[in-house]
Amino acid sequence: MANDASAVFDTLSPAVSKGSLADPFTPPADSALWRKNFLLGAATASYQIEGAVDEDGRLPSIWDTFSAKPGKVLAGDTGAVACDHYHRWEADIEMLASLGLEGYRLSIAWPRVMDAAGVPNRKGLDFYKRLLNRLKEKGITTFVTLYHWDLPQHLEDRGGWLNRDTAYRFADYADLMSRELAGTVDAWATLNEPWCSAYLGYGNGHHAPGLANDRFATQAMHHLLLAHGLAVPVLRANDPASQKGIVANIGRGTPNSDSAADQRAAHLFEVQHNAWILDPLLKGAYPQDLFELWPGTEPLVLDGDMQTISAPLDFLGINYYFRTNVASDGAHGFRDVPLEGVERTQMGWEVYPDGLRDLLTGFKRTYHNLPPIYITENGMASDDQVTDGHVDDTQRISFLKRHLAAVDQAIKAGVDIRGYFLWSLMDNFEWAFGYERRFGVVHVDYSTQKRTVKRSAEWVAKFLKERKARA
Ligand code: IFM
Repeated sequence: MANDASAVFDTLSPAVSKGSLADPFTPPADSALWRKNFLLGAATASYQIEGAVDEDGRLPSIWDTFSAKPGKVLAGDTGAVACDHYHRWEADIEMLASLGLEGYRLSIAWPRVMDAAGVPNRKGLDFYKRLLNRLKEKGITTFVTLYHWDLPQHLEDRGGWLNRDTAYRFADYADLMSRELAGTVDAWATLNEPWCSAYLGYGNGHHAPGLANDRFATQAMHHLLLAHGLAVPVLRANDPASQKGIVANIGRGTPNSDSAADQRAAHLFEVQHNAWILDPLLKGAYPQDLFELWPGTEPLVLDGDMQTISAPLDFLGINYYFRTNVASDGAHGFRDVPLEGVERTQMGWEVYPDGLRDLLTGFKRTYHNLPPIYITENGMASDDQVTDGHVDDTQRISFLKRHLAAVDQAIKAGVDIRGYFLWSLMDNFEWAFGYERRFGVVHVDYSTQKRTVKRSAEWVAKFLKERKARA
C-alpha cells in the first residue's frame, strides 16, 4: 500500500476511487492540492488545435508536409482544420474559464508569426495578442511554449534541426515573440519535449520530418538544446518579469527481472528518455551511457555550447504518461516486454502513477540544482462517446486522481512542484494517430466542432470550486 499512489486517497468511498462523480474530489486535508498557489490548469498546442493552416499569412510547417504524405498519419488525418480554434478561440477561453481552470498552457505556431526572412507577420502576431490579453482579463495564468513541433518547412528545407543555423533562427523568433508579448506571458517554455522532436522526428521517423538515423537524432537534440540555451537570455532581457523554462517528457523504465542485465536495460532506457535531455540542461554534459546504447553517435559540440545549454532555469516542465517494462536485448540496449493484465489507455499505454512520483523523487536526488517543477502535461486517451449530451470518462477521472496523488506524494517527499496541467483541454490532433485518440477533458465532435464538457472536466471544476470556497 505504501508504494501505491492511489492509497493517498484511501479515505474516499469505493465509488469515488473508481472514478465516479458521485462525490466531490476530496484530497486529504494536508494535501498540497488544497494550496491556493498550487496551479491547476490545462494544456494544448498550436498544430493540434488551431487549424487555419493557410490563413492570414501562415506558412507551411513540417507537420503540414508530413501529414500530407500517405501512410504517415492514421486515416490520413491532418491539422488543416483540427479544432478550428483559430476561429473559435473566444468560446474556447470562455469554456476554460467556466471550468474554473487557473492556468492555460498553449503554444505559438512559429510559421504563423514570421516569414523566411524573419519579417514579422502582423496578423499572426495579433491572433496571439488577442488570445493572451483575453486570458489575462480572465485572470488565467499563461504558460507559453515557443516550439511544440511545428517547425517552418522553409527551415526544414535547409536541414531543419540538423542545421546548427536553426538554433540561431529560433533565438530570433524568441526575440520577436518576447518583445511583442511581454507582459501577457507568465511563463515561457522554449521547447516542448525535445526527445520527441529529436528521436521521433529524426531517429525513428514516426514524426515529422520523418528521418530515421540515430546519429541524426543526437545532432538534432544538440541543436534543439542549443536553441533553448540561446533563447533563454533573450527572453530574460525582453521579458524580465516572466519565468523561463523548458518542457521535457519523461519515461519510467522498470526491469523485467532482477538480473543485472535487465537492471542495466532499465537504466539505459531512462538514460535515453530522461538523462539525454536533463543531464545537458542540469549538469552541462551528455550522459556517456547514451553512447554505449548508440555507439558512434556523439554530436558535434562547439566550445561554449554546454555552458549555453545549462544556463539556470526558473522552472522545469515535466510531461508524464506511462512506464515501459524492459529487458536486455542481449547486446548494448533494451527491448520492451509489455506486461500482461495491467490497466492500459486507448494509446495502449500502461497506467502507472507511481512512475511519476518515483521519477520526480529520483531527479531530486540526482540533480542538486533541480529547478521548481510544473507538471506541464498528464492525462490519458480514451474512446469517448457522447451519450445524451454527456461523456462518462470514468477511467480518466480515476487516472487523474491517482496521478494527482502521486504528485502529492512527491511534494511530501520534498520535490518543489508548483502546478499541474491536464493534457488536454480538448480532444485534438494526436500527431501520427490523428483524431482517433481522444485526450481532452472536453469532447470535440469534428464534424460540427461542438464541444461537450466530459465528466472529468466537471470533476476538476467541482474540486476547484470547493478549493476556492475553502480559501
Ligand atoms: O499530444 C501529445 C502532446 O503534443 C505532447 N505530449 C504528449 C501528448 C500525448 O501524446
